[in-house]
Amino acid sequence: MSRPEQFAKLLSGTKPIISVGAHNGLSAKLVEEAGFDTVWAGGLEISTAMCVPDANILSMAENLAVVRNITESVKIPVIVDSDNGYGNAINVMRMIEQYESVGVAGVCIEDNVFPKRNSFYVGVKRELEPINEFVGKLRAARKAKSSDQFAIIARTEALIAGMGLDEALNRATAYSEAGADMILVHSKAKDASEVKAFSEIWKGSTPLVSVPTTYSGASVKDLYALGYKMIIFANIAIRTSIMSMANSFSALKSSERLMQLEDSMVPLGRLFDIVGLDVLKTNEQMFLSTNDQKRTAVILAAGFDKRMMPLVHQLPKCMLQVKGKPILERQIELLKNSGISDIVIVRGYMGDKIRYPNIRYYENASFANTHMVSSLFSAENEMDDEFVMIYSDILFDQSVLEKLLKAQGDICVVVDHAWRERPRETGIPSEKTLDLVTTSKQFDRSRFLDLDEENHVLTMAKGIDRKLAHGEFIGMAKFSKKGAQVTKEVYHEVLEKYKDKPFHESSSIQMASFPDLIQELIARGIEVRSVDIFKGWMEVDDLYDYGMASARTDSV
Ligand code: SPV
Ligand code: MG
Repeated sequence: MSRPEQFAKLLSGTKPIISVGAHNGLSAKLVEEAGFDTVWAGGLEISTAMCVPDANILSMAENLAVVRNITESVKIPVIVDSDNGYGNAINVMRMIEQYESVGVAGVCIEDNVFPKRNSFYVGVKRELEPINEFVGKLRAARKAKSSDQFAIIARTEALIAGMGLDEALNRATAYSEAGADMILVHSKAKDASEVKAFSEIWKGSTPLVSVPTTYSGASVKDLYALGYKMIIFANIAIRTSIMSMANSFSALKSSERLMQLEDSMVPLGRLFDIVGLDVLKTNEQMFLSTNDQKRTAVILAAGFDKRMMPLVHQLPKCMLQVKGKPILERQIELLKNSGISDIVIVRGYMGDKIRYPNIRYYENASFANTHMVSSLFSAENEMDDEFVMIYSDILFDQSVLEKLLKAQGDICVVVDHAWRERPRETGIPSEKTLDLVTTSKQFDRSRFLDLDEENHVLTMAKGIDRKLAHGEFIGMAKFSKKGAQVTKEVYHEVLEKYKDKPFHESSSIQMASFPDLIQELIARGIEVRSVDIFKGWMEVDDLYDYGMASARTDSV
């Protein structure tokens, strides 16, 4: 729907239309974000933002540039305050063409002579156009517009100029007969008495507009009850901004330390969101040439875990919220932060609940009778180049992922050497099965600073004696192009052979867990590197873990 059409729909609806003033793309976007119906591109706001009086000082072209920025920044209808149309009827015609061409929904034209003075300036020259002159402008505006729905709002300043209700009524009647779509009756009274008096004598069918700047006690409800269809809260963005800026600058002047302002500023991330940094990043990846190889992440999210009942009654485990955000969404964010936007998710249990955009999905339909290796190979199409594999039920620090991405080696798995200390107070419940690892080098607390040394996995299995294990596999691995190739070959070799017989610790290849596959690779003499970490992650395996994660994500 075009914006004139959207506005026409609001106009024919049964609710008041609320418009809020803005002076640039940013303020308009915040008006939209707050949920208002339309943006008012007000002359007083825009002039003040440019530091000039609201007195036809800015040219039409200058206003147009701002309005274009506003229409580009929002999707809701924009109503433009064109003052008096910047001249006579001939100027009005070009003005209408220009504003219509940048996508505004309608314009307001007032009966002040050119050059105008803002309605609230006192002690300035104030003069209105003769009625017939202004009617000519409205007719010219109607002739110039190309869309039927494009709204022409006629505004009379009769009450502002002290000419009385009768004059206001005469003018409104003539403007309505000339084809105005709405009549704005401007008033600078301290309360709504003037606009009330006007609406009581207004017998026309053309809807009315009010701008409760001086009669700020009047609510939308009050004004709508009086017969005003649109209520414009003009100048709000600029007035609140001036106060906020001035207060902040004065606080900074006295403290000369930015920290003093932290509570009165939005975080930088808010700025990034407003301008759509995400889109820029995606476009960079899609359209800029880069020497970095493309990396894919395959997230395994097919499984159903009965230990998590009843929480996973209607959701896959990875969609459980930890501190207000699903685990999976946290993973996607971390991947994107590390430059991986090519993300693949293998869905299974309650797969339709996982619906993030710009992701390729694979389904492991037999998730109930298979395990991790089958899920991974559901996405075999994605294993032609380097890729990262992640279990969907782990929370981890960015640094863990970064370390894995930097690691050398064709097959790398992340191993936590602080596993015995997790969780610190209680130790790991003895009945919990862990993917334990022995490695060629061992790191204890005193040696965790040496974690960058090259290290190899010797064994990975649930059945390793806890006393002999060195670390725990956290559910993250990386395969180079070559590593992926070798792994695929091995998998296809064992697929037939272990269809109905035990494969390492599992009853068959279908039921194989990731450590089984790693064991097979190692048994064939293929090198598996250990990417060693010391904490910085947490798994959500059961309700106990989930409680820990919800309570302690800040201390993993
Ligand atoms: C504007 O916002 O520029 C207006 C409304 O025309 S007012 O300033 O309240 O007159
Ligand atoms: Mg104005």
